[in-house]
Amino acid sequence: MKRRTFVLGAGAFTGMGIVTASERWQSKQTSVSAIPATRNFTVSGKATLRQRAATKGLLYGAALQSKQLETDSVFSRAIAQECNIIVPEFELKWRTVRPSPSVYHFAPADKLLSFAHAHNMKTRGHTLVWHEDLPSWVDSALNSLNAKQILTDHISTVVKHYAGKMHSWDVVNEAIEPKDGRSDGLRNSPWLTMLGPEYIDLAFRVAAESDPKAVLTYNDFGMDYDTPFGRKKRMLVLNLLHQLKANGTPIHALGIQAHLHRDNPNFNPDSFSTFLQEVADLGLKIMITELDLTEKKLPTDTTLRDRTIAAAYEDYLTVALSQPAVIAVLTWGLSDRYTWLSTAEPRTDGAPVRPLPLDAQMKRKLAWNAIARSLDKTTQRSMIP
Ligand code: 9MR
Repeated sequence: MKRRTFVLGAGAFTGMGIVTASERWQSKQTSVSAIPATRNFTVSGKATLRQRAATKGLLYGAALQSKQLETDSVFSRAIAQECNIIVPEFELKWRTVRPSPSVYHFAPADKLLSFAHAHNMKTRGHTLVWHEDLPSWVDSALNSLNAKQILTDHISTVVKHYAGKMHSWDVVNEAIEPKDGRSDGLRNSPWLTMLGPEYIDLAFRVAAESDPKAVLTYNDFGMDYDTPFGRKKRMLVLNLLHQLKANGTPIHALGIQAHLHRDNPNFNPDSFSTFLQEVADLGLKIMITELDLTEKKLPTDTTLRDRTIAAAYEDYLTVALSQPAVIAVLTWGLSDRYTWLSTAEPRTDGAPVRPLPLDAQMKRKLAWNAIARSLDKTTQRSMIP
């Protein structure tokens, strides 16, 4: 069988810490090449992803928008069939849920929760503290005297509104940014500027008081690859988690967004697995919260592209799901009909992006098979979390 190679800026691998894992990986390094046609993506049986996940005591789900449920019955049916957990893509972000200081706008997210309830699905809340998607009033009104009250009111009002109904909350999102140059790795966000590093502990405590049953999660990106950035990010996130645990902060899980890049050759199963174990050793659960893949540099040919994306998913999820602390996998969207990547990371050849399990016509693709196979391979968890 002919192997086509599309080497994708492999670049030099510069060692930076975490030496043992890197050394083990060096011996496994291969160029990013076409997935051999002999690689098997077959799936047994007809079960949906939600059924396969449930059989293993796991959750599978996707992000979606309430207007998609209102306008697209084919998509809604696919969500109900394939997911046992959903997450609003933007309806619970500040700009939408709190358009002015004293107005909370819950209707769009409420619709998603009613849909989830009607179809016996769980729901995640995303997100209570983030530096992005803040309404403009926050910029003008926030100061170091009122920030604590504004943040506390927000978290307590939103979390109480959904108390008992949310499986989990992304309490703090993307608080680590190595490029901002602080030794603790914290991002220079408005919350840090106004409240100092304690804003993170505060957010978790208010969330825990407001809904003692929700799984409270720290969610972030950039922890997937053995690049200098990825290693730094893992280290800084682990430091933060260590600190929060030592401090008695009520944090229960790490959300790994998993926005993958197939053109990045630095996925190292060993070091990723070590990282997951280090998180699990802190007594935390882990969720893969926003899985998808930037395919900018992959070939135009859809057969080849779909195989490549599927291989990246299966390689990644096989490692993730072999860690017993991993309780859920969510993709950031279910169908290629709706994905942020079509505008945020469009292909240079103009071809539509195809990162998600279902194509734009709601047909299962190899990415679906990859997720199904990873769920089928993994060990049984004791119960749905
Ligand atoms: O997919 C989301 C897009 O529709 C929104 O415009 C954007 C800003 O709110 O956020 C996107 O979702 C992001 C998520 O909330 C946090 N991790 C990165 C996701 C992709 O940018």
